[in-house]
Amino acid sequence: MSTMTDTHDDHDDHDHKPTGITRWLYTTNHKDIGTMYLWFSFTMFLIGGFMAMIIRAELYQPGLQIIDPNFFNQMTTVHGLIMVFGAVMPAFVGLANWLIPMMIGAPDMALPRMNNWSFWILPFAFSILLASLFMEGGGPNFGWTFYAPLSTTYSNDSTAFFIFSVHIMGMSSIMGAINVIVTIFNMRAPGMTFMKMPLFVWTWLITAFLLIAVMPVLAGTVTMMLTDKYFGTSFFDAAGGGDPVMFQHIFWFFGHPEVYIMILPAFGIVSEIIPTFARKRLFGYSSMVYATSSIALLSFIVWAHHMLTTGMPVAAELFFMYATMLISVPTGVKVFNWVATMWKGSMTFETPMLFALAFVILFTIGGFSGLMLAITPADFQYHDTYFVVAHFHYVLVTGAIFSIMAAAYYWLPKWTGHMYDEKLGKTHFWCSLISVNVLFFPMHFVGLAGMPRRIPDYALQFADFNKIISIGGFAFGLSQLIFLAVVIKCIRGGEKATDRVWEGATGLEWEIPSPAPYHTFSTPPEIK
Ligand code: CU1
Repeated sequence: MSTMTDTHDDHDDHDHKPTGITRWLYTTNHKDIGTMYLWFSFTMFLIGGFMAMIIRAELYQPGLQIIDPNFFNQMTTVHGLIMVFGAVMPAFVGLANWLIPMMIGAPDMALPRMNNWSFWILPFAFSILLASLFMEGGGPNFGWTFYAPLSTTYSNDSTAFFIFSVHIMGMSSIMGAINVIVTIFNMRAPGMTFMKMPLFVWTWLITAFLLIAVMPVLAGTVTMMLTDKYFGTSFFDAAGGGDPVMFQHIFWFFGHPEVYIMILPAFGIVSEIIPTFARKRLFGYSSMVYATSSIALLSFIVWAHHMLTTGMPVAAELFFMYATMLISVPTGVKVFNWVATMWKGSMTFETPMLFALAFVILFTIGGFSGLMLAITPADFQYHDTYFVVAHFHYVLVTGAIFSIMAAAYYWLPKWTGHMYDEKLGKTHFWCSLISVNVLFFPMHFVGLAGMPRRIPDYALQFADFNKIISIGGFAFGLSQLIFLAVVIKCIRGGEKATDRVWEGATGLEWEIPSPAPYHTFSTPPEIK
């Protein structure tokens, strides 16, 4: 197996080499599939971002002006679904595909044909979801959390399509997770013991177990919703003996670990980048592994912090409050380790490092507002306000998305063979950094003052802040076009990337050459 990577380079012409679209349709190569995941993710990021612009345009001033409330609800719902399942998760799966085999010295993912499937069912899932917006009555309008009975009794006819598309996304994620686990367990190069694996591989291994644990719960939730709406059951209908609050318990048993699915790989990325640009080894490697595992385990016992206002027994409220606060301990360990890694390092500040540093600072802000939300009595004030929106956008945009940007800049030279335009990259970073804070920071203030989330209109006293927020939103959206320009420019050419792009970078992925992949379902020639 180990000879496969070195024999297949650009000049190796052999039969069955598909070109054009069939190359991408049939490919079983982890790099091709990783590339497709990343482009898919970026496309979804732009579509979901466009929906955010519609939301911010409507909220630019009080009163209803450009869209009606039903369409506004569809925009908030589909924006959330697209960003979670279409942008953030596929980006991490794309990075996993590209990097995990190289980082552990494997020739490819363990199950390459399944890998092809996990990608290629995704465009169908999202076509169905987006097409549902054009159905009579419109697409899903019940929020990305699709609480019953809103999503069952009061939802429109496109709900069946929403459920079908969630099922397909779930299948894709489960197949991707199985592939990651099997690859890491079975295909590590000799000498690559578990405690020698790069942190990105570790965080993805733990993420994959989270995915396998909770995606079936999501599938169960939407299936119960399906039978409630179309087949006469009453799981979530009090009139038939069911319980709408049970919906929230089941949903958040999936939903909270899902939050960590979207952040653990980010921790891994940042743990690769900071040591490189500090020119020091990662401080506290094993504590990073244990902290990540602790966060993953704790994520299963905190779900009801999303439901502190549903009237649970006080003992349960206290349990979920304290369990949630406990997560800040391993998270604090990680932040400490990143800072300790930089301590007395000889640091430089290229674009990947800038995004990684912004991640550490801004993700921590999201962590602190999470801590505030966890405090049960205080949550009665914050619940369902813009404070919550501010919190999770700090965690997901300046957290997850910033880490993805950092990763893209860091590994673009590896992927394309060219250096990206550093000046343009820095411009992208500073525009994003400033606008993202103008966009999300004032949301804390309007939230604390009581502005509700998911409403197309608001009281007059929130007008000034909302105008500022919208301006920040448009600026952040436009800034991402700079990133698109950087990537296209880098693919098309530019300064050739050297063997060791980043002085100070360690890790097997820099040692292994990046030959053009062998292709498709045909047997590689030397195994014939
Ligand atoms: Cu949560």
